[in-house]
Amino acid sequence: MSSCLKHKEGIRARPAAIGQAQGLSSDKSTLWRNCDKDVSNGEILTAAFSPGFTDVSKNRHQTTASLFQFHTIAAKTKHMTAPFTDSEDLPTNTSTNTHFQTVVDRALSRRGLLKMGGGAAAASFLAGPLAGCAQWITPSAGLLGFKPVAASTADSVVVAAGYTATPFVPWGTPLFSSGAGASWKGDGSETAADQARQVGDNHDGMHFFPIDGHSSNEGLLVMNHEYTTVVKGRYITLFGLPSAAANTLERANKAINAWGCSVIHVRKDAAGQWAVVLDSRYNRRLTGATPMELTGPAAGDALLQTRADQSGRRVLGTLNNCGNGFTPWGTYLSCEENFNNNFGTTVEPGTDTRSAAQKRYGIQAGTSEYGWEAWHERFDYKKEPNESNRFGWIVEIDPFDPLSIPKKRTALGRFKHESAAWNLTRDKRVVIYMGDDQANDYVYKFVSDKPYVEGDKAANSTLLDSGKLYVARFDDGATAGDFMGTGEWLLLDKQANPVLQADSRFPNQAAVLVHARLAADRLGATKMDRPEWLSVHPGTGEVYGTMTNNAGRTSTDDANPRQKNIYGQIVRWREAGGDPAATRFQWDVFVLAGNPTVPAHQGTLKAGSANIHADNSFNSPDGLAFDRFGRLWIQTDGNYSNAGDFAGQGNNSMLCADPQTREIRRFLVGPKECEVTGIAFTPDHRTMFVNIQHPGESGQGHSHWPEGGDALPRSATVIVTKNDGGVIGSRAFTQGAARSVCAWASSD
Ligand SMILES: [Ca+2]
Ligand SMILES: [Ca+2]
Ligand SMILES: [Ca+2]
Ligand SMILES: [Ca+2]
Repeated sequence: MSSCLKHKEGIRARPAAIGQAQGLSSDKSTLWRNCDKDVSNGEILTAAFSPGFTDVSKNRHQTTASLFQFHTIAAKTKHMTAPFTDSEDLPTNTSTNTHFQTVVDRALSRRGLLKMGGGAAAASFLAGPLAGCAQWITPSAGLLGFKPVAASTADSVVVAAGYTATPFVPWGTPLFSSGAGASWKGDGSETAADQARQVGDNHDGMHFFPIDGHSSNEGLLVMNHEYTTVVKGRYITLFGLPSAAANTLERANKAINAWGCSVIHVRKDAAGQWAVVLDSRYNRRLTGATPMELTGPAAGDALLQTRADQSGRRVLGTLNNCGNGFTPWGTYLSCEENFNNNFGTTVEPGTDTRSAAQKRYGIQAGTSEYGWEAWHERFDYKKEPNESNRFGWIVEIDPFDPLSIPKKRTALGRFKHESAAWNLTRDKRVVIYMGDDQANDYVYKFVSDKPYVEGDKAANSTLLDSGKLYVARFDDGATAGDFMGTGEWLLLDKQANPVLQADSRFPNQAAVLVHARLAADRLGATKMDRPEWLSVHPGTGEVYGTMTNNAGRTSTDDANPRQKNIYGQIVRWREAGGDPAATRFQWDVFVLAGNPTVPAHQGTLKAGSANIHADNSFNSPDGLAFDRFGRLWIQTDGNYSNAGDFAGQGNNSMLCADPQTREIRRFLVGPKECEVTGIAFTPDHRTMFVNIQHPGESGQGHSHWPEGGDALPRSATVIVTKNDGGVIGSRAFTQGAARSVCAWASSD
């Protein structure tokens, strides 16, 4: 126990770094370093998993019409490359690697699943590196201090009893009191110039940066605006009603200006209500046309040069900003996801000239749904074949410098970035975990060459420009069918990896980074069920990741154990020796989402793991974030039909899990046809910001949230507060605040 006193010292010594609301990772290396003195690496590796997981019994064969149902019942219109599917659902990975088993169905049993939900198994995973150290918050008390809410199909936000959810900064909210965009007209008639000065559309990833590094009353709320909803080529709300195509330059430009990110200065007023600080020098829109810089090993390479930018270093705009991350030095990381949807061609549409790489990245032949290529040649992949190479990156934004030029960090690789979760190694190098959200794509991590130096803004500003990029292979481990195994991080380096050195498709490291998916294919990475958000446990350093669904999966492995996976799962892993820079890891499945109320699913994996029951069942986990107390917040972006395989699951929602007990409770439900995504906290965790994306996305008038009546539906943030003023999710007013991470040290 003595080493745990050092925990305490480490925590006490923790400076109030900027942007720490969501994590305490500047402490993590201290926690690990001290804990590791008590437990050898070998003990960590062998103690990590429960033997109960290995029990496998009778085979099971599922016959299901679920794929058909997914495509017909789900009113999924996002991106609309085909009716009722996400473009991310359509695999572009034609490599032959890494479906470990091509059996019809895996020998997985409901009995095994029941054990998977057991507290002993869970505790053994979580407790490994902490053995002999301070205890995590006691399991008997539990982390979840709220009463679960029922599923809902209402056109409103429903939140747990004792909480209030207040809509905030919806699409079109003015950021300035005069000039273009100073008012919201309510009918979508704003111009492109107006939109460039108003909050963008389809809110997604988000972070709260305290204005002075610690305030919970004032800060910069930075968020992504992933896209504008289009159904059959018509923007359903952007130009008001009726829906319309971007069939003028002005309309295309308005759409471009509704994408990107917002930096919004927010402050509590005298009455304690959050409000936008109009005209603040920090207020800023970054759009699909804002000048940005490509940095890192691929910057300047021929693959990134265009007619308009022969330097290969200057690009206009950021697009498809989906999940997010942030850094300990106070910057925001925005993740460019489905950029392929923005590229089309009006040239000889009958002749398909797409390269193998363009196909692998999902660029579709012919015109795009958004139609920008008709007005801006750079979005025409035949006229400007390299422009799409300048999207699909992680963009680093300094919200505190309104004049700063956002940086696209090529060292982190190009794919459909969904999120970016950081940790620090013992020697303070920065690790960024990332998902590539497409059916059968991969999980990646970046490890910087240089260490983070607290307070050295200049040094930290280039940390993400040099380092090692890895892609994950999830092996079944000693036993197949037990939802756990081992894994390896495969190095995506032209010089250091002989496989890539010998592959002439990659003449240099720039090619490896620009075409990271192809390089990862070559190395035999594991095809996952659409990796979305990842989050690092603030105490253990274990990484949890949502695999949202994969209705087209035909073969299975332990990490992706279901064919036609319509529900999704959360997978977690622990790096060998507790070192985030390790090249080996152990993993298990934390939860298999499912629906146990469907009679045909009972006794099968489609019922979900044992911690799924009638009152908390959900599908398609997507947004994911730990709060600083170790609660795992889960947001869904899935099928909201509330029928068939999805009966009883209602609208998309946000749930909360206790990582140790594995208990999951529903906390909040969104309005009709929305996705719940994006999560941020003030440092005191007494304000939670959550984003509601695309209410009424079918365009059939099913939602008028948040205003109600006949209003246009608008994506918006909701501010969640506890009516007694306490910590969000906590059991009592004082619990969370008093215990804080000091719970780590308080037991000794
Ligand atoms: Ca996604
Ligand atoms: Ca296994
Ligand atoms: Ca997402
Ligand atoms: Ca999603």
